[in-house]
Amino acid sequence: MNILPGKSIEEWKEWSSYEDILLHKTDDGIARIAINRPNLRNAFRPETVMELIDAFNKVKFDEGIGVVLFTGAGPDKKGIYSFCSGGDQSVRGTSGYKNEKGKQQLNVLELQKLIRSLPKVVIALVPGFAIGGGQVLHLICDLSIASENAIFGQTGPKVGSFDAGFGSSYLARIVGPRKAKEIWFLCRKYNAKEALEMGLINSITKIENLEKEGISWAREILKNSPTAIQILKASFNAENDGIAGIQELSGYATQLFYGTNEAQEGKNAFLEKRQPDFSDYKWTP
Ligand code: S0N
Repeated sequence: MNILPGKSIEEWKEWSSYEDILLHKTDDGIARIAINRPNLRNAFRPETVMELIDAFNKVKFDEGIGVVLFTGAGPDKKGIYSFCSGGDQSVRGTSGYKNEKGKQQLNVLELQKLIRSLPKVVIALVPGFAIGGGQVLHLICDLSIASENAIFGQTGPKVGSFDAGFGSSYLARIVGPRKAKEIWFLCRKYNAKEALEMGLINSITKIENLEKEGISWAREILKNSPTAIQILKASFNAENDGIAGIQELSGYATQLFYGTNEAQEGKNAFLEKRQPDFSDYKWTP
């Protein structure tokens, strides 16, 4: 299905059907998740975020998927493309964003954590605006490829909101504290070239090539060792996330240890009601 300009690859298969998002996958390990509210610059409402959480969880538990392309569907009625323009201001209440039943939620933080600790590589494909909470969602992704027309920025201090979590602290790690303060305090907009210069994105391409470029990066990644990449992703998080980050990283160490004869000996001895014999295992340097 064509949601970005240029010729889409043929192999996209619909994985699940939603109201606000699109979820596709290929047979060779790539998923594509797209926010599909183009006439609102792909702003998210609580239902959008719940659907994104569902889609990222599907990806998480599918052992065949290694890379996710996260993007915004388009064009809108004027031919404009967007990644995401943040929270949908038309359903904003006094304690969050209202879902169709009127209940207020702030569930985008849960989505941010899910993307960050997803044991797959998440590549943001930015075909236009990445503003407000949309810019933060893009920031959370592991890699980011933008089209030449992409625009990045924060609006919080203008529209009466802020993201004082990953949206500011993690942004400061990526672009440096001074630039991060400029982005938030002045609420300017930055083009793709400026975003590349400040380290906010990895690469710029023509919009017609954006999806092709994302698929090419994904296929290059998929040739490499899944375990090595998963542990590296966790290690990048560990540096920033304190004990929660160390927990994530150490989960992989536990998983690898469970596969050893040494760890199996401990479990077998318990089940066989005997003392474990670890004498074959050395205190290696
Ligand atoms: C993206 C912008 C710059 C595009 O400008 P442009 O091209 O001039 O288009 P517009 O005419 O402005 O927009 C086209 C149509 O789309 C609607 N629209 C655009 N963005 C939104 C939006 N975010 N919400 C609702 N509608 C939107 C326009 O109204 C217009 O509609 P029509 O055609 O009917 O007139 C420009 O659109 C822009 O600046 N948008 C607003 C960006 C913004 O302020 N976003 C919100 C920022 N805040 C957040 O994202 C909250 C973050 C958050 O969720 C959070 C963070 C931490 C902790 C908790 C939370 C939480 O709240 O959960």
